[in-house]
Amino acid sequence: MDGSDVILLDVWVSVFGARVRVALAEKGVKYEYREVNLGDKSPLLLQMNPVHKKIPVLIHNGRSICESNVIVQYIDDAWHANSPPLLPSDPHLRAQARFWADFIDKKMYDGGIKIWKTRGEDGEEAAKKEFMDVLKVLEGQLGEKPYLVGESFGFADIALIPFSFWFYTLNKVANMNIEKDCPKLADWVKRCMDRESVSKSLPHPHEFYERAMERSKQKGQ
Ligand code: GS8
Repeated sequence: MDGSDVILLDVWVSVFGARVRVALAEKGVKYEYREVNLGDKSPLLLQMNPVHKKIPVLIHNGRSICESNVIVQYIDDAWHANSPPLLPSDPHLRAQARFWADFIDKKMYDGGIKIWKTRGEDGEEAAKKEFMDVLKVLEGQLGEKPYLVGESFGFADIALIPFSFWFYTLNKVANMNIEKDCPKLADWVKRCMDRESVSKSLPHPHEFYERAMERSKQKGQ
């Protein structure tokens, strides 16, 4: 399939966009990457995601797919002939993978943002504790396993791994040491980063930090 059939509307430092980039790389799908300006949304973005008006959006043969975890599952279905499968074939493991991806969706983004917003203020300690509790649950799910569900890298790992580029920023602005407190998670991050599909699809943690600080200065926060 020619790359022009697949277009990704994205923002490089988006954790949600990064999920889709990892999935496309895992499946070896060629695509056209289009960086979107969220401050001035293009007619294409509004047309392709009229409900949420958010990135990432995957456009495949002119039709759009929205919501990162839905897109990752679509990629697994549409390119099922390309290995590796992103969702396990066993129904129970499939359900588990979806459960953890959903847990990550419900907890990680809001938890991290809360720390960022309360940094240096009342509420920071509570936000840190809340986020740490979530990481500890994930640490427990990892246990002695190499990946979150089953024995291989897949859907749940793809849902979580982009958040690892936030860790450096959270450690720095909120005086945390996520790697020390969650050693299994830290090892899992390293294991995932050994995959080219992951390392090439994620911004460097320092780049994310610089961008976050710049944006915060601009907004006066
Ligand atoms: C979230 C996408 C999202 O928040 C998903 O794809 O999983 N549940 C969705 N996208 C943000 C950029 S990343 O922070 C976005 O496009 N925001 C634009 C806006 O809110 O106007």
